Amino acid sequence: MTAKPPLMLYLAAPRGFCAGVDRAIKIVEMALEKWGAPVYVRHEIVHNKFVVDGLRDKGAVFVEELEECPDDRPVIFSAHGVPKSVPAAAQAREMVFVDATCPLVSKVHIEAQRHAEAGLQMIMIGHKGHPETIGTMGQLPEGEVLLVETVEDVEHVDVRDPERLAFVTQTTLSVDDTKDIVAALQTRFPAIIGPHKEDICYATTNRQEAVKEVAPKSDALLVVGAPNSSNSRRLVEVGAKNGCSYAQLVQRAENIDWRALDGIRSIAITAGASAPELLVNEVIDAFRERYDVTVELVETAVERVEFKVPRVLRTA
Ligand code: 2E6
Ligand code: F3S
Repeated sequence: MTAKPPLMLYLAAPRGFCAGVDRAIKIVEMALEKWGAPVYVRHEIVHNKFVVDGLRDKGAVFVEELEECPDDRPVIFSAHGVPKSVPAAAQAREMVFVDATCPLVSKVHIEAQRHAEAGLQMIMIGHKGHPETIGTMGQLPEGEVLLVETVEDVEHVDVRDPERLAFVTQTTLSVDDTKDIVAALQTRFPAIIGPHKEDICYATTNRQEAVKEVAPKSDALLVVGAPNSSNSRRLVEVGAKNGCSYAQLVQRAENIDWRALDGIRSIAITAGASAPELLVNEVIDAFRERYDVTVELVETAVERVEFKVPRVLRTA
C-alpha cells in the first residue's frame, strides 16, 4: 500500500449554522411537535437540501406559495422573509402561521418601512429574484423600492428626488462588493440615508472574514453549501478573490471533484450559514480517506448570538 500524500487542511471558523438558521429549523421541529404532521413550510426553510429532506422526513411539506397550503394546517414562513402580502393572506384565511424570518432580516424590513414612512424613496442593494430581496422589497407597495445589484446599476437608477432617498441591503451580500455599491450611491446621491455601513449580518461578515484568512494559504477552497444559498456562494467568490485559484461549492462529499484537486498540498474548508456541520465532517472524512490530513482550525471570531423562537412555540 502506498503512503497517503500529506495535506494541510485549514478549517475556517466561524462556519456553518448561524443563529437565524438554527432558530428557523427549531421552529419547524417545534411546530411538528406541537401540531403534528403535516406542517407546511413556504419555501425551503433554509437553503439546504439535507436540512429540507430531514424535515420532510419528519412531516414538513415544502411549498413555494401560500396558495398551495390548506386553510386548516399550520404554515411556517422561511428564514429569508416574506412580502407583507403573505402574512396578510394567511390572516385573511384564518390560518395558523409562524414566521421564521431571521430577526436580522426583520430588522431590515422595519428599516425600509420606517424610511418610507418618513417620505424617503427606498433603494435596495440585493440580488434580483432572491427570496430575501423579494421579501424586503415586498414590505412596501409594488414599484416603491428600487433594486440595484451592481455599481453600474447605480449610474442608471431613476429616482424621484435625489434629496429624499434611503437604502437597505440584503443580509448575505459580499462585504467588499457592497462597500463599492454604497460608495457609488453616496457619490451620486450625497443626501442618501442608510445604515452605518450596510445591513449585511454578523454571520455573513464573519464567514467572509474567515475565508479571507484561510484562502491565501491554501491551494484550494471548498465551501459546503447549496447552489441557491446566497451567503455560501459569496464565500466561494471571496475565496477566489483572495488567492484561491480553485474555489468550489460542494453540497456533499460525493460532489468533490478529486481530479481537479490533484497535486494540492493544502485545502481550506468552510460552510455556508445553512450547511450542517455533519456535512463538513463528511467532507473532512473524505479527505482523510485519500490524504494524510493535518487539520488546523483558523478562527477569526467567536459567535455567541442566539435568537429565541416565537412565544407560540415556547409554550408547546
Ligand atoms: C435567511 C437570510 C439569510 O440564500 P441565503 O444565503 O440568503 O440563505 P441560506 O438559507 O443559505 O442562509 C441562511 C439565511 C437565511 N441567510
Ligand atoms: Fe440571519 Fe444572517 Fe443567518 S440574516 S439567517 S443570521 S445568515
